[in-house]
Amino acid sequence: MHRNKILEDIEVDYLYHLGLDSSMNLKALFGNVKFVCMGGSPDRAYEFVKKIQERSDKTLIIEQFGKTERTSLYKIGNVISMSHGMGMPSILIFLHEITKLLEYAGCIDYIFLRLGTSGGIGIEPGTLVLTTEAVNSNFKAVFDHQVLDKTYSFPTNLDSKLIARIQSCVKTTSRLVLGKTLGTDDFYEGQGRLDGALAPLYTDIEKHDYLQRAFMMGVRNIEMESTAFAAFCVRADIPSVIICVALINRLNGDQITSTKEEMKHYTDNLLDFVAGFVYDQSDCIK
Ligand code: R2B
Ligand code: URA
Repeated sequence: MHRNKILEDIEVDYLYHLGLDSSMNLKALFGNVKFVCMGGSPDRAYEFVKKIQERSDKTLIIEQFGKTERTSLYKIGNVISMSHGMGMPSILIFLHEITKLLEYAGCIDYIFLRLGTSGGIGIEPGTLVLTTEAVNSNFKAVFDHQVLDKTYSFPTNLDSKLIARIQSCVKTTSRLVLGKTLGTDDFYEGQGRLDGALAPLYTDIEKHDYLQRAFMMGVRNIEMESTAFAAFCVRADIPSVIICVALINRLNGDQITSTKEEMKHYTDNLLDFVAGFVYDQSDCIK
């Protein structure tokens, strides 16, 4: 555990991007939280709490907290559902602030789940990927974090017990595979796309060679937050998992051409699966 002792000396800690602060009665508002579910989009954060609410036959109420400029943060029962924006700098801000919030609220034994979209490698669109390891662009299970003038390589291991618990929920209807997730700093060049605005730095053959090597290394999807998310959770000693839906098979192309209906079907598959898991695990949610 590498929590920050300096916080004890700050009279009021302003969780600037959440629009909440430590002078509020965070214990009363958030003291029961056991699950923090985060994904890139504010709409998905809301759809997720709706799905939990449907499971409770509408007995649970949805509350929204904080300001909505940078994130949407909802609470239902003992579950927080919030958006984290796109990319590692954005998710890191919210990881710091939500972890401090839970600390001030006196929460214990909580877990973090990232529910994301991703580009699949060698899998059909709509498939869910449960991440075994978050890897960087060299396929190493580390997050290289630039701090002042030093680069730190933090491990990105995810919680194997939690992965097994989630795996045990898989029903025949859910298409879920286990695999490594490649975390990148860019949607275009960083993920080997040839359809960015700038002249590509690689050929089609080099792109396919890279994606094939990723597949051979056990990578099943690519997104933009996994390594930072996993490394933060390891450092903070918070059990965490990443489940993403693939929107495309990158071995077949770069452009995401799914219709609105197909996209909804894919993300519903993800949200239903995780809502089912969270609802089943959570005693006090009911
Ligand atoms: C998946 O989708 C977003 C890019 O479209 C990014 O946040 C990610 O990780
Ligand atoms: N998100 C990504 O980061 N990449 C994709 O290809 C799709 C969604």
